[in-house]
Amino acid sequence: MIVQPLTVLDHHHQELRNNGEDVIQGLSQTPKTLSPKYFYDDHGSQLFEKICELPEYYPTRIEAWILQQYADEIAEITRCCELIELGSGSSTKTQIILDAYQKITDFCRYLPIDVSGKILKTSVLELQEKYPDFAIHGLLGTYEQALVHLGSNYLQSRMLFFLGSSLGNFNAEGCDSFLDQVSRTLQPGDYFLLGVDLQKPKDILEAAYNDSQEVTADFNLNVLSHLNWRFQGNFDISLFRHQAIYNEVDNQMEMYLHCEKNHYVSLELLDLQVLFTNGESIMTEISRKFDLATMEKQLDKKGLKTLKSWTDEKGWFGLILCQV
Ligand code: AVI
Repeated sequence: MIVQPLTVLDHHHQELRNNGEDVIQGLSQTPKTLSPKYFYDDHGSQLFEKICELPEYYPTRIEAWILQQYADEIAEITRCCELIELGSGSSTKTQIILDAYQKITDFCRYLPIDVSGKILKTSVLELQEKYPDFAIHGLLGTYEQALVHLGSNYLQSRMLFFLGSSLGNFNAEGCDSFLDQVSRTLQPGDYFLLGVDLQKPKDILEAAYNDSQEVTADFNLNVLSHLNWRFQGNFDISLFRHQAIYNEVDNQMEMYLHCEKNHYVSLELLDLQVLFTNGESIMTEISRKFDLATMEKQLDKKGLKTLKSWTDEKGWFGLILCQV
């Protein structure tokens, strides 16, 4: 029997076609903004994998270290049969979790969810080969689509995990409604494992998002290339410059593309012409940095009770295991 590696969630492609609306809105307002989802076309997803290996970008390494220390304990506590990962990317860290479950069970289902089809398919095929006794199947779609899908396809007890501090890319309101949706989707007794980047000195944070090899700069600028191919645009990438700064009032990294010349850009498929002026910028991402105890309280308010949380020696990154 041939097992398909992926399910394309309903309306995924349609959503991507329609979502130009948010580009029109973001580029028509002052200051201009773009959704961070435009980082992740196939090239952007590859660049993000490179970011994860940069010496300055500590979150991936530290979270992997915490998982290495505690994945066995997590598997022992939860003993779940269905593991679901939101925003799985290449699923590299996930293997630490799958290895831990392999020690305690013969069968497990793993569902990685991502918006980037190429990286999702490659990682599912690799994992199917590596874990032949596990059922591994990718879901191609956004977090929202995936949570709706999961809500109506309940098979067995679940652990949903959301690693890499991707929660930090939502603003406070988006974070709140995302956690509401998670809590509504899970059933009583299910688990939620969350990785969050914690507050730390500005110089460490700014170095992590302005790396010396300029991979993060390429990642940020790739948003414009993505808009060019998706919406028949004519952004000239050489007229923009990457910058990431830490906003100490809101405890968040902010990524910008600064425009260095007055010019017009058109996005044909959106029927949009935008004036960019020298010195103005587009905000492409926020990456919020959390306080562990405050986050636990916020989760608790959503009905996600912390069973245990772990951190590294410096307290730079936190991993929280909650139960509904
Ligand atoms: C995916 N996300 C959690 C990353 C972050 O750190 O906010 C995206 C990123 N942006 C720049 N570097 C990495």
